[in-house]
Amino acid sequence: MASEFQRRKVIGVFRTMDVDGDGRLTEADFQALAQRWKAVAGPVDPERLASIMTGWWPVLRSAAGPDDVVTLDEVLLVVESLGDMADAVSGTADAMFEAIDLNGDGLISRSEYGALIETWNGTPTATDEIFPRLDLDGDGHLTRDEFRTHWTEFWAGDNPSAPGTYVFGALVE
Ligand SMILES: [Ca+2]
Ligand SMILES: [Ca+2]
Ligand SMILES: [Ca+2]
Repeated sequence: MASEFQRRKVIGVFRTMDVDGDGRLTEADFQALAQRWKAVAGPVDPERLASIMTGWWPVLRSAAGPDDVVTLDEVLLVVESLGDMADAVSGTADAMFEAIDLNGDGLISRSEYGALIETWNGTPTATDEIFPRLDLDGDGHLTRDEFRTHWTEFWAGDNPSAPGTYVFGALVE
């Protein structure tokens, strides 16, 4: 079972992914997300990130039952199994990292991170308080390893005090 804390983390992301706001995820939501990302991808091939994001749809749909519509509870079923899908999770983290690294210097700056969260959320989001928590060594940038750690913790972890809890911004109340 996913924990109550994991549910709290995922509920905000679920709302973000539910682009048409009908309370369920469908392939159309994923197509809309992929378009949003394509518009801002950094120096990487924009199709790469879009295809990785779209690639999660069959994984989610496999939990959906026959209706091809994914509810929050069904997303949580997938979250429970992510511990066994470490390669797919870290591969997604790397694709995200490359898309966020707009100037291609191999690091995510505070402003690049802000742009990521706004793109992900589709709306302006405050990130000034969150970034320092994610920047574990305090050098002003996120490395690929820092980002991968946080991303994996968010999706597969269950530790309320881990900085990765905030990788998409503050949790919704
Ligand atoms: Ca939807
Ligand atoms: Ca950069
Ligand atoms: Ca750092």
